[in-house]
Amino acid sequence: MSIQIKSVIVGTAGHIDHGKSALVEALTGTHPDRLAEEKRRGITIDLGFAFLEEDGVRFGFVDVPGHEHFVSNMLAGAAGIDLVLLVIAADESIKPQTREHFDICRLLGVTRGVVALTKSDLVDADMSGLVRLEVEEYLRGTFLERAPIIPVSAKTGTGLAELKKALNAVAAEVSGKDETRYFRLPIDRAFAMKGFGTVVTGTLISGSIRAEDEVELFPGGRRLRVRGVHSGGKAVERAIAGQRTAVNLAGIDHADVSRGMTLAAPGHFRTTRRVDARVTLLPSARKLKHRARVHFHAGTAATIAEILPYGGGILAPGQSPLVHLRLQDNLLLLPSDRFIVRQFSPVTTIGGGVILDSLARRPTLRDTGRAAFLETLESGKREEILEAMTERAHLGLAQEEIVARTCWFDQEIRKTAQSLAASRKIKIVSAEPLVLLGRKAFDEVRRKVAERVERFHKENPLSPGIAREDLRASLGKRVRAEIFRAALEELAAEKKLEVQGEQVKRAGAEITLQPEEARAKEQIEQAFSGAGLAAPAVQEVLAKLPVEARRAEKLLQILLREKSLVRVSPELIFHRDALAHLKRQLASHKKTKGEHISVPAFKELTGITRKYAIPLLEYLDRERVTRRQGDERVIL
Ligand SMILES: Nc1nc2c(ncn2[C@@H]2O[C@H](COP(=O)(O)OP(=O)(O)OP(=O)(O)O)[C@@H](O)[C@H]2O)c(=O)[nH]1
Ligand SMILES: [Mg+2]
Repeated sequence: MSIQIKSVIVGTAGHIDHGKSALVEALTGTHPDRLAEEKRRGITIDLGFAFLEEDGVRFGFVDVPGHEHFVSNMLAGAAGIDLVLLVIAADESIKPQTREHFDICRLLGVTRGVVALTKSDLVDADMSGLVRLEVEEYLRGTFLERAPIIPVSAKTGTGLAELKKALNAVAAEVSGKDETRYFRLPIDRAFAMKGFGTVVTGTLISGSIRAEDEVELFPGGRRLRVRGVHSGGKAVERAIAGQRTAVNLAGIDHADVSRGMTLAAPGHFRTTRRVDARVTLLPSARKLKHRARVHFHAGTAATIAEILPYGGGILAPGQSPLVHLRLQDNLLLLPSDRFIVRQFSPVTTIGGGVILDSLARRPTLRDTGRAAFLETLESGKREEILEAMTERAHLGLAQEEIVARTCWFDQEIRKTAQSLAASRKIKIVSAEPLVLLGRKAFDEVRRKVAERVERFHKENPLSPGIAREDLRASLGKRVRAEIFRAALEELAAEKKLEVQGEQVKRAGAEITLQPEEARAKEQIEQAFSGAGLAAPAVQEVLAKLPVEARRAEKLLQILLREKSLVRVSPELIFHRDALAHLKRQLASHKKTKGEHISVPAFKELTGITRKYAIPLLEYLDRERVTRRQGDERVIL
């Protein structure tokens, strides 16, 4: 077993030609420039990578171009860095891209770094001291205020040992990325490698990855198999968050993968074109009008976005308002992701921010609670966030939706939901799959259900209760099945409603008959009991009643439900007593004349016509009083 080596990603930053790449080479032995054009022009165009192991720390260097035309490449590299190596040439001091790169680091939330005063072999001590003062002045009040400033020379080697020591000291303070969370790798390169096929590289910002894992490629959602994983220039069993990582993918052509795409754990996330965020506009920026278009960079991806500040109006320099961003392309963005915005034209970095709601809705005037909601997402505890999220999901919030919006694990979601439900802040309308509803919305559904049942009783006094499906339908399509079921269950548990099979009634609801209804009901029953097996035609009985047809029908239903009357066939109804008598007759027939009885014998025994005898026998068969055997019946 090997001791886990700490992995730290160092990003260079600084003006063109200030010696970033030369310094990376001096530190690691690898010149990060790879492209022929870079070698020919002597400048860095795209990202370069190199590694250094020093005192138990594995440094992955991401070397960026200083040229102002290639800031978008720089942004793709800067996205995953743990600490910045700010490179300032001692003979030139602070220049425009020194400022821009440093602004970008600040806006991306980089919190640590080291300053290298390069080309120190080209200046004397006075000049060196002067530049140091300028740099100190520039960094005052920033995250690099107390960072070491080390004069170095890639040419003579001066200061390199001290710089390595400083990098180690800062690396020790880096808390690092969380390898226990969902896997996510923003892709910065994709290429074909002979004998391997498609390889993508990036800084692993979360989770871990190993061969044979399944991953999802965003945007597009293709599921792919990982053939192998490289890190730090060699094959590894597993790469973890914080490492430069190369992933060999099966089942995809390298031309179908490019910088800006993301590999992530499969089945959890969705790309987005609308996000809500907190954005900071640099003091040096021009103000932005409502719906201004900007270049948007997050992770290794870039697109164009429209910015709509909440509260309307313009976005002023130096401010940090809540905004809605409408993206031109679908990107995989998650809460807490940082991004950079650049002016549309001329292109300069003007601000940056952090994603709060990665699956935001289109802003509407009606949605007045959005700002408060975003503030909760920004600084609330997990319970507060889930409560606020649930409250805003009027149709219910499902587990998969919560994962996609929070990156929380299932267990974390369940635990949080249970604790919120215990304090009656939300309702768990279904445990498997987990579906949540805000307590207010749920109480509203409950109120409606109870009200509908109440109204049903009022409008249908002769009915015992409303059919479950009718009740559900009366609530409209927006109430999903789980919510309806949970409302019924809760109302039943509180003894407010009674659910009997497919019927729902107010607890203890009894049918109360008007005097004329009671009389009519008795009349029906008498008509049947008096007739014995010579049962009367139903419609004739009902027609003679003192109540109108609809109520008469209900009264008949009540008698059937009470089982005073029994429906033997669609047309035939008998009184309970008549059937009981018949069963006794059959029993005595069996005793005296044996268990067989023919249809004619049955007709004789009961004194009824064939028209009644056949349905009655079939009824008795169903009731397992008799069993058909050829033309005869066996009495059971
Ligand atoms: N004398 C001297 N020359 C240096 C030193 N470091 C770099 N140089 C030279 O400065 C030039 C630019 O160096 P690079 O390392 O390419 O500069 P860079 O910051 O990477 O430039 P971009 O990537 O294009 O932004 C090269 O010709 C280097 O040889 C140094 O410490 N001393
Ligand atoms: Mg360079």
